[in-house]
Amino acid sequence: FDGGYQWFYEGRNGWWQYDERTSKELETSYKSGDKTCELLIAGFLYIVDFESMLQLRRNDPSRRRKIKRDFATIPKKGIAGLRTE
Ligand code: V3L
Repeated sequence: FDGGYQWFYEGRNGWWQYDERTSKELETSYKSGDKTCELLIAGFLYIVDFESMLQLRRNDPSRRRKIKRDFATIPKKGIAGLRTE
């Protein structure tokens, strides 16, 4: 992405980077000024709310995670559940 930004979701004690495909969807949606973006992740539909910066499972919104758009270089647990450090 321009400026070296990436998208992250909350893990237990750190941040996971979204996979490449989902990151691109988020970035496109965010840049076009959408309030929300719907994602299909491992067979589940999730809603990302750019106002609250939360990811919620569509059929169970109690399953929520913080998200952030931050520098690609921040410390992270890995990408989409695959550990890198
Ligand atoms: N991308 C990939 N997998 C996801 C995502 C996403 N955006 N959102 C949820 N899941 P929930 P630690 C995460 C997975 O929110 O040890 C991590 O990727 C989620 O995976 O209740 O807590 C790790 O694989 C979880 O397995 O709908 O940091 C794993 O948690 C499942 O969907 C453990 O990470 C249910 O999440």
